[in-house]
Amino acid sequence: MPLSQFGFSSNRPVVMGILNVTPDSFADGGRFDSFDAAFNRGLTMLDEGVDIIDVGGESTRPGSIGITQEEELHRVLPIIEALASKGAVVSIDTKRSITAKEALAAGARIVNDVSAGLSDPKMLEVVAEMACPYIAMHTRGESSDMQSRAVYSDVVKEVADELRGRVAASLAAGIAADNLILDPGIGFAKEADHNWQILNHLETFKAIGFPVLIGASRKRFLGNLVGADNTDARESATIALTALLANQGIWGVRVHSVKPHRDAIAVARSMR
Ligand code: PMM
Repeated sequence: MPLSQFGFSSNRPVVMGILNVTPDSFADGGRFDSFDAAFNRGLTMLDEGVDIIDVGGESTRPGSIGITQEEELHRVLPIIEALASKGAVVSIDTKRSITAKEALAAGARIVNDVSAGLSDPKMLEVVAEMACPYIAMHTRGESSDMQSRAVYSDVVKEVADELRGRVAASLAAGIAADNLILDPGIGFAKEADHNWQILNHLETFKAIGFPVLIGASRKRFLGNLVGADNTDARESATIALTALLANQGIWGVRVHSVKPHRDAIAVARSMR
């Protein structure tokens, strides 16, 4: 289904709730690694007004090591099926075309790829075939080596140029322009200063001509900023950021908690 037919509100950014079905997720302490816990978390997100539930089975945190294809499918498919049957719009957070395809067959409707098609040469083709929305996120290298590649002379220009390259590859593979969403990849092959520069120049990314998604939730640069580096501190910093992003014309935010971010967006939109 094309993005335009999902019925997302055009009056506020879409809230994409993170559901990492991984034992080692850094931001939720891996609490949602069992089916029941993940399913219940998904239902709570739905109650709280989430627009999209982003299900991921493989940690992409800096330095993390990948899991097998089989393990990824084993983690994500049951939860996708269960949440889709409850009416959730589910996105699959994966770099693998096989996982994307199986997840879509299980009821997911959007593909979220932190490598924008660079990890798996078949990804763009599969997404084109499935004719679903595709989130293409900027990174460099793999999770294991990306921080060593966080070297830029002009991060805003270089990330935008590299995203433009991924747009060209996506369109060439047959993905419809109105199914593309771009994400500058906060924290992926970026140091704190790079993240802030990107967040300060969202116009440059919007000007590429596609909806822009921002995933800053509970990332390390926020914890470092507010001093106390724990989940609560990172969460309050993320809520503040969401409020600041809500009036910047971005398409969506990818966040761990739903209600606080829906509330922050409501406040910011009313102030406007
Ligand atoms: N960040 C993570 C995972 N997937 N997807 C998109 N589109 N954008 C992001 O910023 C992003 C992502 C890593 O964070 P997590 O481990 O908290 O999910």
